[in-house]
Amino acid sequence: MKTLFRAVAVVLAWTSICAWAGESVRIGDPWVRAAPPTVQTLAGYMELENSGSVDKIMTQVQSPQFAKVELHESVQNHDMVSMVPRKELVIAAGSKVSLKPGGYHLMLIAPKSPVTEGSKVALTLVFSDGMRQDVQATVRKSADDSPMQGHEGHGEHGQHHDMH
Ligand SMILES: [Cu+2]
Repeated sequence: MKTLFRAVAVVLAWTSICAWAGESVRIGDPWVRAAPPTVQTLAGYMELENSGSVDKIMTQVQSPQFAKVELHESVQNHDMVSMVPRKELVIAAGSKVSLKPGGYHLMLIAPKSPVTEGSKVALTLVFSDGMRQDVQATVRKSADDSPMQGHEGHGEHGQHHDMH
């Protein structure tokens, strides 16, 4: 009797862990673009996959290593690429959203200490339902080792931010 009870308890614990995992957003390849120490705004990228059945809305990103983190979208307007701050990022149920160069990205503003290549940046993603997800992003030069970087778009970011 006692063993049966324990088996039931184990099964219950297991299913609740699975249910919780199903609710979370899977983060793929979080990275921050390495920049010279004089650069005060760094860009962060990652993939967010929502395998659950409910839409997830990311409303805030925090990092103890920066004064501020914003969500931006690079928008092409004729020949000009400008960045538009966004209040939230919707990851629809069963879909995947990529933060990548030329599109949505995190803007990490005013590092509290130098962010060196190869180090990690701690990020906490905050969602509208109260879920918080910790992410460790790797600081590196580019999305991959190929030279196919296309439109950087971020060259003008410094300027853009200085105007504010
Ligand atoms: Cu930006």
